[in-house]
Amino acid sequence: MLKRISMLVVAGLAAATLAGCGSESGGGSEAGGGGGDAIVMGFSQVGAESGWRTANTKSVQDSAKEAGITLKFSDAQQKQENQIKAIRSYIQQKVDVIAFSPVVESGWDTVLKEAQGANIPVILTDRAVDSADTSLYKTFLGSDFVEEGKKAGQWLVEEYKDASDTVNIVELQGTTGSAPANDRKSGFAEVIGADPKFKIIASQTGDFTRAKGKEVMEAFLKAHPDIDVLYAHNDDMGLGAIEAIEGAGKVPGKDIKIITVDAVKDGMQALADGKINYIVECSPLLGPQLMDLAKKVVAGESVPARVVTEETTFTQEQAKEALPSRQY
Ligand code: GZL
Repeated sequence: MLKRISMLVVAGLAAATLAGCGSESGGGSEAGGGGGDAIVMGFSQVGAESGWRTANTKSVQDSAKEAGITLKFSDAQQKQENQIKAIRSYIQQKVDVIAFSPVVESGWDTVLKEAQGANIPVILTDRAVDSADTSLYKTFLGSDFVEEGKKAGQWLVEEYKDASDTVNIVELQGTTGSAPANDRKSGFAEVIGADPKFKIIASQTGDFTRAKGKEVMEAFLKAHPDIDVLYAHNDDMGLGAIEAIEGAGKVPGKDIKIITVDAVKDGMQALADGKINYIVECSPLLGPQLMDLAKKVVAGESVPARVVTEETTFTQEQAKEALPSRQY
């Protein structure tokens, strides 16, 4: 009898092990051949709101496969409650590590404390949280958005250094409450604030999407006949705004100068075509570094509290040169 029970237990364990392998999207046992010992990562993505996000998702999924990490992936459709649900689900599933891009900065302490209580390490990627307790996550891998805003402002200051008249600026902000929207706004304002000729006459969220960017720019154009510059927190809102500007019979890049952030392919094409004047790069290719950090964190190795991604800027001429080799 005992022998029969023990055989059943062994069979049950074997079945459980097999079921746990490669049952997820992305990398892991089927790709990495890691079998049951493959690291399992739960990843909560913001959504699919922009070309940047699409490239970021691809980078995470491809890198997980490359690294032999089994990826559980969820798209929150830009809703914080969906991200919190996904993180709770990963805690229930006892994943080895949780990574996510927080759609907004605030409101994460409770769920991050639950992950900490379950001894599951968390990695922030792309966007930051404003939790005072930095022990709630192991590291934050992503861009310096304040610096990106400053770079945009510095180009504008240089572009208008000989102008004495007022420069009327409209601003399309990213998702309300998100780190990139907050920081790109503050970095830009800090630089242009040094010269009173620069005036932000309107500033509103376009939620990082092309459609909303077009809608808000149409409203800006109706309310303000004297717009000189558009500062859009990402290429997609800038591309939507270009449609609105052309619809109003004005020439983007000439009648209204445009600065955006990201440098995704469609944005770089508009830059090369002269419809955008300057783009500050924000790299979405965070996957390889994320997987390296995950392996270290799961192995109990120490990792830097902050990993800042390398990125540059592009003028119209530089875009023409760079376009053929752009990965995204
Ligand atoms: C920035 C990222 C932003 C991009 C947008 O790291 O969070 O979100 O700039 C994207 O294109 O929607």
